[in-house]
Formats: sequence, C-alpha cells, structure tokens
Amino acid sequence: MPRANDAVQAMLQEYADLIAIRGGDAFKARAYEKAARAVGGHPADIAGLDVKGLKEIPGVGTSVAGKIVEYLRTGHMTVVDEARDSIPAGVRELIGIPGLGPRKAMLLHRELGISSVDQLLDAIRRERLRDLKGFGERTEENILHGISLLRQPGADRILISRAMEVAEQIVAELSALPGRARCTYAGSLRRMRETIGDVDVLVASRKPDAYMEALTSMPTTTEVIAAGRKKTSVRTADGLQVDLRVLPPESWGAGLQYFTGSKAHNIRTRELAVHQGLKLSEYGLFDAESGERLASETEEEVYARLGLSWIPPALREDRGEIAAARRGELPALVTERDIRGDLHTHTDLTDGLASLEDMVAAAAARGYTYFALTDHAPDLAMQRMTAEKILAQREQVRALDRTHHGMRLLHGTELNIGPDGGLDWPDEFLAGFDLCVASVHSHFNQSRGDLTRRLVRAAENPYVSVIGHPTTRRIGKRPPIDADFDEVFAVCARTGTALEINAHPERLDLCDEDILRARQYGVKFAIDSDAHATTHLPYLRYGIGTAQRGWLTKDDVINTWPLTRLRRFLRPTKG
Ligand code: DGT
Ligand code: CA
Ligand code: CA
Ligand code: ZN
Repeated sequence: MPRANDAVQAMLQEYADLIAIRGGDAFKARAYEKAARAVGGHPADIAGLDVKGLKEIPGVGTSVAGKIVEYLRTGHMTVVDEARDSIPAGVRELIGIPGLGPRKAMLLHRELGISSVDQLLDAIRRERLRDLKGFGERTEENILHGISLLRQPGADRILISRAMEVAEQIVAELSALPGRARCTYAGSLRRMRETIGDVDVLVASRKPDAYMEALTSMPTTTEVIAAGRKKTSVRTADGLQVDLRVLPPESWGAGLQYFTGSKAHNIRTRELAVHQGLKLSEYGLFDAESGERLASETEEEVYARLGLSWIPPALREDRGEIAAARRGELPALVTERDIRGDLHTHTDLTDGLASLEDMVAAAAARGYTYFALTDHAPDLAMQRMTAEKILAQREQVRALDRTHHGMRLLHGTELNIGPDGGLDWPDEFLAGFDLCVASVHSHFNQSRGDLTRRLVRAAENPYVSVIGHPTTRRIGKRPPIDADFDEVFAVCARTGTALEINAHPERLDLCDEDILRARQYGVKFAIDSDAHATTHLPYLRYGIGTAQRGWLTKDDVINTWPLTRLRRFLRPTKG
C-alpha cells in the first residue's frame, strides 16, 4: 500500500503552491512546504496518528496537524478545496510549465487574461509580455524553454517510482485472490526504464474474470478504458494506465517474454525464430510447419530453444544482448544484494530530514556493512554549513561507528563544484574526510568548454572520489548540462574518480546510455541513494536497475567492494 504520508505530502505541497499563487504570505507558504517534506520523509506511516502524534514530526504544528487529521478522516482538506476553487483552471495549466512560478502565472492571467499554454505562446509571439513588470526577453526564453520541456516527446511518461508503487500494490492484491495464480508486472517497468508509459500486469489463469473484475473494482481505479477476457485496461487516480492480461498457465513464459519487450528486442527474437523455422508469439514458440508447441512455460525454455541463455529484462533493448546471449557472454549484472553500503546521504545538519542517529539506524536495518554521511558543504549557501559544524558531526560519526552490528561509518561531504571547478574547502581540510563526493549545483548554463573544464578540474582533485549526479538533469524538469562527457569519463578513468549513478527516481544520473558510454573508458561507478530522509534509502533499487541497463557488473561498482578495497580506492593517490 502507498503510505498516507505521500498523499498528505502532495496535499500540503499543493496548499503551499496555492498560497504562493494567490500572492499570500511567503512565510506561510514555506512553512507548508517544509511540513510537506517532513511528512513525506517521516519514517512511520502517519495513517493512524492523532494531532498529538503528528505534532511530534518536526515542522508540523497544531494547525497543520489539524488539517492532516481532517484529510485522514475525510479525504479532503477544506482549505485546499477552497483555495483550488479560487484559482482559474487555466492558471493551473500555466503553473505546470517548468520554470514559470505560481506568481508569474497568476500575473499573466490577471494582466493579460492568459489561461492556457497556447495562449501564452501566442502572447509571447506578439511580444505582449514585454510590457509586464518583471518580464524581460530572458523570462520569455525561460518560458519557451519550459514549454518545450513540457511538450517534448515522453513528457507524459511517469517516473518509475510512481509506476512501481502502483504496480506492486496491484500485483499484491491480484496474487492474494483465491487460486493464488502467478502474477507479475512486465513491460518497461520490468525492464526498469527510467520513465514508464503504462503498467503491464500479467496473470496466469484459466479463469480470467475474477482478475479483471478485481482490477476494475480496486479503489485506486477511476476509469475503465476497456474490459475484456484477455485484456483489461484501467486508469488510476493519478492518471496512470494499467493493462492487465490473463494468460493460459502453459503460456506463462512466452507471454512474459512477449509483454516484457522491448519491442526492438522482440523483433530480434522473432527474427531469430523465423531463421530456425519457428514461430514465436505470446502463446509460445512453435514449429512453423507442424504447429507443434516447442516451448512456452518458462522464459528460460523459450530463450534456450532459440539458442540463447536467459536474458535479464534490463538488457532487453536490442543493444547487443542477443549476440552476447548466443555466445554465452552476458554480463553477470550487479544486483541490490551486492551493495554493501551507500556513499551519498544527507542528515538534518543540512537539508536532510532525519538525524544522524536515525539515518545510521535505517542504514544498518538495510544490512549495510558500511555507510557514508555526506552533508552539503558551505558553498551551497542555503545550507549554512561551516567547518566547525562538520567537524562536530565527525565526532558524532566516530562515536556511532560500529554501534550497529559492526557497520562502519565513513564521514564525508558533498562538495559543490564551483563555476571554475574550485571546491568549498582547501585540500588540507578535504584530507580529513573519509570520502568526498563533488557535484554541480549551480551555473548550469555555462559554455560546453567551461562545463567540461569544471568537471575535469574537480575529478583531478586528489580528494574527490565520486562525481555526484554528473549531468545534474532532473527528469522532466531540467535537461542534462552540456559538457563533453567523453572527456570527463576519460579523466575519471585516469584519475580513479568514480561516477555516481544517483538513484533518486527524479535524477537517475548517470542514465543508462551514459553508463554504457562511460564503461568503455574503464570508469568505476558508485550507486547512491542521495537520501535526504530514511525513506529515501530504498531508492537504491532504481539506481541498481539503471546500472543493470548499463550492463554493469559487481566489479564496476565501488560500493559492492569490501571496505578494505573501497578504502584503497578512496585514498588520494592522483598525480
Ligand atoms: P511503455 O509502456 O511505453 O513504458 O513501454 P513498454 O515497453 O511497456 O510498451 P507497451 O506497454 O506498449 O507494451 C509492453 C510490451 O508488449 C512491449 O515492450 C512489447 C510488447 N508489445 C506490445 N505491442 C507490441 C507489438 O505491436 N509488437 C511487438 N513485437 N511487441 C509488442
Ligand atoms: Ca507498458
Ligand atoms: Ca501497455
Ligand atoms: Zn547534490
């Protein structure tokens, strides 16, 4: 079940936005935003809490707690409903444009009567925005860029984390029905693509009706798009389409293979079948002439009969996996079980939500043998970090070391790579950390040459062990920076600097294609959660999926290594 925390976080965030839109108290808006993040990051499910229990969450006062209780009881927050009603529908569409804040959207509506993206484009073309206070050519450029992001192909796809929540809930419910049929999700979600068009769920049963019925009557289903005996499609409350297919049990393997895709991979497997005088469909692999069924019950059988070893779903993109499977040379992909620790996490010393103690306890509960704390460094001015603060944290980290069944703690920091490639602290100070991650957090629009030099200089610093979220993209919100990444990868390989695979579902940075390119240079990788709350630690699975799509093995990933080998890698030995 999705936790009530997520729904409440969304509600409170929406209220904060609505306050801002209506030109309300900025302080109040920020307070709701903070409460939203606190609730979302709260480790326990808030569903059963009363006002008193809720107030124990930092940032949640009496008034917020009251609104949460109202929502938990009734599914509504009166203040949010009222605020929604006071905002013209068109303005909400404008707010959806990345980079156009609520205030500007409201102003556009009030002054120019704009209430849709098309009207806005038209107004920009006619230069009607130029007369508005606070709007210049730069603003127009930003808006146009935001609209292009909104309208780029794939903008209607959703983040893997959201699709996964929905899919896992549906699979759990269908699996629990009498008969206990085999049930799983397939499609792009099983292949761990970073965004998902729709969720494909498969069931093996000779009695489809009960499953179709169960899906259409789930509380999360808001619309039935099509209902049949072979396939039913519904839409969930948050607009996601779910396709359910019920297969005859003897066709399970063939159906799973077919509906996992990708389409490009399926085209290859079908070609391979045809060359061998066979026919491959979602029902099985058949002799083309006699029609005899040769394989269908398991995926392994189907692949084996085609002369291939079983291909992990993350590889099924027609990127050479068929040839590798034929030669028996598929990589032994890194798995979540191989991970020994997380190397990029935050606490409430900066913008994290959980205390050091809580983060460490949550890491230990995941069975890690080591764990790094990497709070932000001073150049990210908002975070108000100082040398004194981080040194005091180091003392606390040392005191907590080995207190959770021997788990070792590494004290690190996430440095900011400045516009010229400089870092927050001098080398002597960096030498005191067990681990330095360095990331770009500003000046994204520098020239290609400057951005490249910046990353290269950071990678060349002997104390930098990991480049954090290297391209800084945020899926659907911010494009990757335009650096020469081939150059960066080469330098990272030469200097022994790992590239991060940031597992936050909105980042997944490096992405699968960048990983495929980077590994050609012999670079090592770190798969990190970048957790800002204990509830973010499990995001690691999305980083693993992305690493698998980049064909990575355990050896490529430094946080699968034993601590002694990791420490050797972290030692400043670059020239
Ligand atoms: P998505 O939903 O856009 O994230 O991507 P997929 O890969 O989940 O695509 P989807 O949902 O259209 O179909 C699921 C799988 O079913 C797809 O990966 C391959 C298979 N499939 C669907 N339609 C076709 C088709 O017309 N031809 C072939 N060969 N395979 C298909
Ligand atoms: Ca799909
Ligand atoms: Ca589908
Ligand atoms: Zn960062």
